Parts: sequence; C-alpha cells; structure tokens
Amino acid sequence: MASLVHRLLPLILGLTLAHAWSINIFQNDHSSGSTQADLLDRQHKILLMLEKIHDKNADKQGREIGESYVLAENLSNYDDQESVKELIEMAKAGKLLPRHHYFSLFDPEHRRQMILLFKILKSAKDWDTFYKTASRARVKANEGMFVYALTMAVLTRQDLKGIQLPPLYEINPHFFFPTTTIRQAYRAQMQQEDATIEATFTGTLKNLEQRVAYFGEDIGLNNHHHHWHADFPFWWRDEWGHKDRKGELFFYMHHQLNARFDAERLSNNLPRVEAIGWDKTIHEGFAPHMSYYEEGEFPSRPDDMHFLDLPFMTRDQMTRYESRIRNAVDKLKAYGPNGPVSLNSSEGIDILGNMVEANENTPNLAFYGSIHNLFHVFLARIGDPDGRYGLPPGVMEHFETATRDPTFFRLHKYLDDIFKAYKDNLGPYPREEIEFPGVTVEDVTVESNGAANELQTLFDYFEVDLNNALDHIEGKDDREIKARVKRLNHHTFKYSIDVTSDAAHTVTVRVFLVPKRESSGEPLSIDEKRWSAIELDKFVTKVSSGKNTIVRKSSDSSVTIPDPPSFKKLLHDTEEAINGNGDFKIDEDHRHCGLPDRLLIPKGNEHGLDFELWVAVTNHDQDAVEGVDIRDDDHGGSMSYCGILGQKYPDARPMGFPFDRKIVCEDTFLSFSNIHRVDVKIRHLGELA
Ligand SMILES: [Cu+2]
Repeated sequence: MASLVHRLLPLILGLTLAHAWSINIFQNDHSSGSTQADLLDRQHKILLMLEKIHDKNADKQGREIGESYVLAENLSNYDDQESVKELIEMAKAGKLLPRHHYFSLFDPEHRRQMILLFKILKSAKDWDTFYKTASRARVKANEGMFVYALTMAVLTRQDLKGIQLPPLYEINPHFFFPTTTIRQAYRAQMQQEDATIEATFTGTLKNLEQRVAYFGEDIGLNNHHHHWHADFPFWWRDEWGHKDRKGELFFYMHHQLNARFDAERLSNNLPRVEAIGWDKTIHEGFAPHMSYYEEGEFPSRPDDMHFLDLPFMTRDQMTRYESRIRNAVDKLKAYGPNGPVSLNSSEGIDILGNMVEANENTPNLAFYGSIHNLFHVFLARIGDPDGRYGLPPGVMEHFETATRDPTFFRLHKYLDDIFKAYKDNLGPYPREEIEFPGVTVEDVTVESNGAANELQTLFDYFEVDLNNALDHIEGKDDREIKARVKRLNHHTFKYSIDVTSDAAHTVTVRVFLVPKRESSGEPLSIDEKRWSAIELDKFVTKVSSGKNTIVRKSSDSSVTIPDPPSFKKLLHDTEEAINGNGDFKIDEDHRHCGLPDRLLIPKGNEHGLDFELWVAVTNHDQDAVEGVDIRDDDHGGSMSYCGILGQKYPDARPMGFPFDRKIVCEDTFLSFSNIHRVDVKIRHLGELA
C-alpha cells in the first residue's frame, strides 16, 4: 500500500514526472526494411572504417569517397541542416579538434564537436549519405571523436540496427595495453616478424592493489564500461528518444561494479573499498604505464595526494553540490527550476541518478552540479590541474580506461553511499511487496564441473590482435602481432530451483550471490550483505500447479554477454556471408553492453570462499511492464544492467529488488516462502595454461 502511495504521490501533488518524449531512440530515420544483404554490406563498410584509425583509411573506396565528398553540396540530404552548416563553418575557421589529439568526452569543447558530428551522422537521410559522411569524417575528423560519434550513430540509427562494432580493445589498443606491449608490437612490425606479446598487469606486488589489477585492468570490463556509457550517455537528450530509467541504471550498474570489485578484494584478502572524499587523502597512487597515440604517457599519481582546485571548478563548490544532494536525500525532495520535485516516489531513484551523474535529465544542473562527471575530471587532472605542464588527462577521463585506477571504485563507493542513504530513507518494503502467497522455493542447488554448491574459477589466456595500433608501412604486409592476456574465467554452472506452487504462474526468478564475511573473517550483517549482493541473473519463466524444477545455465544470465568476436573474425565472417558462405547474420537484437560472461562470479580462493546464493521468485503479473515484449528472454540477453535499447526497462520493480531496501531481520526475511538461501563456495583452480 505504502508503495502505491509512492507511485501515486506525484499525481496527488499535481506534479507529473512523465515526459512527452518517445522512448524510441531509432525514430526519425528514413531507411527501414533493409535486407540482410544491405546490412552485411553496411557491416563490412563500417568495419573497414574502423581499421587503423590513427592511419589513413586503407580502404581505397572509402578513402576516395571521404576525400571527395562535399557536405555543402549535399545539404538537402540531412534532416539537421543547421548542424551541417555549423560544422562547415567551424572547419573553415580551423576550430575542429585536429587528428591525433586525444579526445575527451569530459572536455566541453570536444564534446560539443562530437555531438555536432553525431547529429549529422544521425540525421543523414539514407545509408548512402551516412556512408559518405562517415567516410569524410574518417579522413578529416579527430579519430577518437570519429570512433565515438560513429559508435553512437551505429547504436541509434534504424538502418544500422544489429550492426556489430568490434571490441574497442582491438580498435584502439593504446587504451587497453601497456606502453611496453605497444612498443614491442612496433618493433615486431619494423622487423617484419610475427609476435605474441605477453601483456602483464601494471605495477608490482609491493602495491597491495596489484592483487586485484586483473579485474580493474580486464579488457572486457573496460569494454563493458565504455559500452554502458555509450548506451546511456550523460549528454544524451530526450529529443533523440528518452532512455528509460537511465539515472537508476547509472546507480545500479555502478553499484553492481562496486559489489563485484569488493568481492574480488575479499577473494584476495583485501578490505572493501573505502569511499573517497574531498577532505580525505588519496592514499593509493596509480601508474597506468599506458600511452596516448600522440601525447605520450597517461599521467601517474603518486601516493597520498590531495584534491586541487580546477580552473573552472573549486573543491568548495563541489562540497556545496554534495551537501545539497544529501539534503535532497534527507528530505526526499529536490529543488527543480520550477519548484520542488518529490523523490518519494518510484521515480525517485531515477531522478537522483540523473542528478548525481549528472546527465541531461538532471532536475537542476545549476543547483546540484555534476558531481560524478566532475569528480572524474578532478582525479584525471590531479597532477596538472591548471594545465601548466601540458599533460594529457589521466585514465579517469575515459570510460574505457577508468576502471584501471583504484580510485574509480573509491569514487563510485562515495556516490553509492548517497544512493544507499536515499534507499535507506525509504524504509523497508511492506510485506505485500515481497511475498508471493502460494509459491514456495523449496530448495536451490547449483552444480559446476560436477561439484555441488561449489563454483569454480580459473585464469585463462586470450589473444588480442594489435595491428590496429600500428600504422601501416608502405610496401610491407601486416604481420600477425598479438597480445596475450590473462583473464578471470569460470566453469559454467547450472541452477536447479525447486518450486511448489498452488497455481500456474508466470514468475520472475532473481538470483544473487552474497558474501558471508569481511576479509577479516567478521560475519557481515544483513545490511552489509544486501548491499554486497551481486546480481547473477534475473529471468522470467512459468511454473505450473504442484512441484516444479527450474533449471537455468549461468551462461544464459541476463547480466552478461559472451566474448565478442575479434575484429578479424567479424571481418572474415562478414566477407564470407557476403559471398554466400557461413552462417553469420546481422541480428537486430545484438547487444554490446553487458558484463563479460567470464566476470559473472568473483575469483574466490583455493580453499573455497564462502558465499550465499539467494533466490527470490516474484509474480510476473506485478513485474511486467506494459508494452515490453520479453520475447523468450532474448534482446541480446543483457537486460539487467543495460535494459533493452529503444524500449522500457523490462522489470517494473526497482533495480536490485528485494535487496535495495532495508531488511530489519534476516530470519523474518527468509521466512517469506518465495525467498530461499543456500551456502555455496567459490573455489579458485589457478591458471589454465
Ligand atoms: Cu561509469
């Protein structure tokens, strides 16, 4: 009942938070009904544009189009002619970011230019115009800006739905591999030798944080973080299609990343991450050992630094923003430009997420600032805040490099504490929101590699092609030059969930992995446990009256995506398909966003680290979202962190339900028949050579 009041409160108060914008981000495009052959051709051309981005376009056709195409002569082929004219003027005035300079989404001028390019690519009236425009940008635009704007266009144009982007670690290896690896790759190329280079994690064992570098520096994790922010960009405006529950997803995806990181720390006898603060010393230094293509090394940060004012933002102002946000959390009410905005509603967490990030949907940018985005910049520029040494920004200024720095998780712990305070302020769920009368979870077992209630992890090795980092040498062939990286992985596992029901129901099954103890061995309270819960899966299924056994594989998790195919394989499969061979197809549900399947569970330890598996089964009648067709749980599979592109988020419950609200007593909570807990261990098997 109470939550019904929450939902109705905005209406009762005469406020409406409903937006007039369509949620269809694919709107306003002119080409639809593309054939598979059209799509394969587009896939092929886009891949060719993304090869060796620092070098000139090796694809002769694309390069010639790019060199000869004149935007000014084709104005009528764009919906947004004003943006085209503006770009032409900027190019004439020599104001565009030059090629080879770093591109930062957090730099307002870089971002403004990128949005202009994106709007032009998005508003090209047909594929032909799009291709010519992109080819032109490939020749003229800054390559970082080009890749980002092209990515955004691929993710939001109707006529490119389903086109796969290769993993960013093979488009721009400089942002994923240490300088030493890139240098060795260059040497191999100069000597015209094939090479497989062992890429190690940066740093030494003297630094305790090094124990978890395999997680923060994981190429798939960084690729995921990049793609999440590409699906939910902070600069995105509702006029291009409203992104449903974007602020709440901002909270939840980062909250889950923190829970995952803390579980890795626990697996390595490290305490949980401590929140960063304006007045706290940043004890952890960080040396990225990576280089930009042109500007040299990413700057390092020594131990025990303090925050310094930036020319455009002071620490004092940031603390004022923070205290205003905390005030809104305490009062469950924010100040919008036209009066109060209630946070005491089911949309409250979404509004708070928008405010904290801040994205374009924030209720009041002037009053609440943009603490997340600016915090990234404060950390990225800490060694040269006013730019007197001309240093490029640190890893914190790029989504695809940020998780390498341990302060990424400290920053997100700080933000998470604000979200937790808000959720705690809402109080516990009323009984009727949690219970599912007539449905009982009798037992849960999990099986991995023949072991019962034991999950098993290992490190495996993976090869990444480095050729796109290397400029082409005229008259010479590219060699096979690869990096070999160590990655966390696990044996797939399978849940069997025994459920009895007094009637046939469609149900949502929610599965969480919860640590039992601190790294010190101290048992966790239910409050600490629920905030440490890692969502492993959430899926919809049917139960019939009587006994049921629900079986589900870990690889089907709605949190994760499988390894993306390599750039070379994608190109090869596309070319084969164009020639009528192989079974590669453009799948319009393809998703780039999602935690890598390999990282679903933490490493554990060789003795078997204790965790609990919690399963909650809820009534899908209460979870279903009008207008969302779950279609056999597909949509590329990674709905939990990433939603469904162009549709509403497919679960009506708050993200993290039922662990997102206070639990007064663990035993009472477990007495709900639809909730069940079992003990599991995670055993680490070491390296798979
Ligand atoms: Cu992020």
